[in-house]
Amino acid sequence: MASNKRMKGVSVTLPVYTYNFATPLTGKKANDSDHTHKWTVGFKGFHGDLSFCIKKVVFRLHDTYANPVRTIEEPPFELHETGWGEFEVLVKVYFHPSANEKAAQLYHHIRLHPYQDDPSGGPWPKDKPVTCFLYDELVFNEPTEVFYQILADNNVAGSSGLPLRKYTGKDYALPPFSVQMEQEELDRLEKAQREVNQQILQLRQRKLALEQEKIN
Ligand code: SLL
Repeated sequence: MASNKRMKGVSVTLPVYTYNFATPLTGKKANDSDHTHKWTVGFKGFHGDLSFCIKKVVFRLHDTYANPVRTIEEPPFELHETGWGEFEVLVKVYFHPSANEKAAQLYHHIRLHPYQDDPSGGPWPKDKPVTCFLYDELVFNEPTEVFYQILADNNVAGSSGLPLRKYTGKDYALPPFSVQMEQEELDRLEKAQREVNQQILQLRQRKLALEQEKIN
C-alpha cells in the first residue's frame, strides 16, 4: 500500500513548457486604448492534461496591470490579455495536497514582436501570431510513495512524453521540442567541445614550440 513515506534516492522529471502567442490589435480595439497586442500566456506538459497533479497555476503579470495576479484553476492553464509591452511573467505551479510538493516557480518572457523575418524569407505577416516557447522541467526529488504512484499511473515516471521527431507541421500553437531536437543540440555541443579541445591542443603545441625557440 503506497504511503506518505518519501522514496530515498528517487527523482522524477516532468518536462513542461510555458508559451505565449501574440497578434497586433486592429480596428476599434486598437484605437480605444494604448494597448497594441492581444496575447495568451500558458503552461503545459507533454503528458497531456496535467490536472492529475496540478491544482492551479498563478500568473503574476507586470505591475502596470490593474490586477496582476491571475489564478487559473483548470486546464488549459492559460490566460488571455491585451497590452503594449513585453515583460516577464512569474508562473507559479501549485500541486494537489496529496503530492506533498512545494509550488514550483517558472518565468516566461512575453514576446509581442517578431525579432526576425518570416522563415519563408519575407517580412513577418501582420496577422501571423508571434510565438515564444520555453522548455522547463519540474523535478520531484524523493516523492512520496503516493505521489510516485500517481505519476506512474499517468505515465510520467520513466517517459519524457516528448515527441520523437521534430515537429515540421504548420500549427503555430505546437511547441517545437522533441527527442530529435534534444539530440541535435547534444550533437552540436559535442562538436563544439571537440573543436575547443582541438584548439587547446594546437595552442599548447605552439606554446611549447615558442618556449623551445627561446631556450635554443
Ligand atoms: C516595457 N519593461 O517597458 C516593459 C514593461 C509592461 C507592459 C511592459 C500594461 C497594460 C495596461 C502593459 O502592457 N504592460 O496598462 O493595462 O516594455
